[in-house]
Amino acid sequence: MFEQRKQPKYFLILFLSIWLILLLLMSLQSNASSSSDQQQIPNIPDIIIDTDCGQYPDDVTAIAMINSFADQNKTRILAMMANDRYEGIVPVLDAITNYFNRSRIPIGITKDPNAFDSGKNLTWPDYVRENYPHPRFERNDQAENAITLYRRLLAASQDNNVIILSIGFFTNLAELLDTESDEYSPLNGRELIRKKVQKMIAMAGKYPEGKEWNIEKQPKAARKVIEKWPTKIIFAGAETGEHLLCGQNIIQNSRLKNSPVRKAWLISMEQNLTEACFDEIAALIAINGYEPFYRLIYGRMEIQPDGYNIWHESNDDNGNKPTRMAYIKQLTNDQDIINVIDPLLER
Ligand SMILES: *[C@@H]1O[C@H](CO)[C@@H](O)[C@H](O)[C@H]1NC(C)=O
Ligand SMILES: *[C@@H]1O[C@H](CO)[C@@H](O)[C@H](O)[C@H]1NC(C)=O
Ligand SMILES: *[C@@H]1O[C@H](CO)[C@@H](O)[C@H](O)[C@H]1NC(C)=O
Ligand SMILES: *[C@@H]1O[C@H](CO)[C@@H](O)[C@H](O)[C@H]1NC(C)=O
Ligand SMILES: [Ca+2]
Repeated sequence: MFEQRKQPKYFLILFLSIWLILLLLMSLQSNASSSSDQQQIPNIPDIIIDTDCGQYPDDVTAIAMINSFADQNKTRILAMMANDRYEGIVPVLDAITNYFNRSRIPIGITKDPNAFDSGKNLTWPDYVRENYPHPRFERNDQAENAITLYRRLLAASQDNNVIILSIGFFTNLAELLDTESDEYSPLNGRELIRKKVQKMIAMAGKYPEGKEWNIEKQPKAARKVIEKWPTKIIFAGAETGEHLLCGQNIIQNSRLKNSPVRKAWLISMEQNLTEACFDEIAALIAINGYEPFYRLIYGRMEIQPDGYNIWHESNDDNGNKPTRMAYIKQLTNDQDIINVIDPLLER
């Protein structure tokens, strides 16, 4: 200090240099934080699609919708998971992701020998597998176990940022709930889901009660999920989709003549399977939310051994959320919903 006071020139130079270094550091820091902000903004949710790709063509159209949302930067597709043992489901998912130019999305499949098998002769899936390139997978057994893939991806995800879109059986999700800590995470399955998964949107059940395929064919898995799932679940029931005539536009659209989505739709049309939209509704609300077309009916679900499901409503009049689970109830007319879904299918 004493010396510096004696030599004011040096003091000034020192002072200025410190200032310059500080300014430089500050600008570096603000650059760093602005570029990391850019990576996080928009802070979009990640989505995992858990699908059965069964007889109905609605899985492929729901997947098309999620690809449209991803193109709009509303979500990032983390993975595709097969919950059906249908021999060919992995090549089909490979063909679809390849068609959408998203061939880096990992594909997992259930390794549970008791998983549902949609059968040998599935019209549109067989057609897509035989007529579209599926460069990564020839057979199901070449794909990773969905459960391991879930754990690895969830462990690496941002907290509370993953949406699960369940458009098939709950086979994988039930098994994931029961997993123990492993090399990817010290958390067990349920804790890992609680930390990472914001919500699940599931096409499953019939409301207020009834029988629906995805629950009926794997009731034990469904029951495990409704008993143990630690975050929010919104169910889109069969009754919301069985009258909804979406997708008529993809049949007319000649620009899509090479699209496996359109092809699946045309093939299924011959079997009268397109007079409904199920998985598409779940895909819509997974990203766009349920408003303004639906409202939520909170409560809890009972699943009988034969897969019949009964909803026990516990909605209160003040708009409170008495449970973590709800099903959607349609408020508007069908056409309003179709007008939003249809453009998202044109892929
Ligand atoms: C989505 O994000 C990418 C990369 O930031 C950008 O190039 C593209 O224009 C965005 N698309 C839309 C529809 O906003
Ligand atoms: C995939 O990429 C190719 C080449 O850029 C492009 O022509 C095609 O339209 C893309 N496919 C889809 C479904 O976006
Ligand atoms: C599948 O189709 C082939 C040819 O039409 C037929 O021979 C076979 O029995 C069918 N398999 C099943 C399980 O339906
Ligand atoms: C589809 O529906 C039409 C009209 O109801 C009927 O004539 C036809 O037999 C049905 N096709 C199949 C494969 O069920
Ligand atoms: Ca499905």
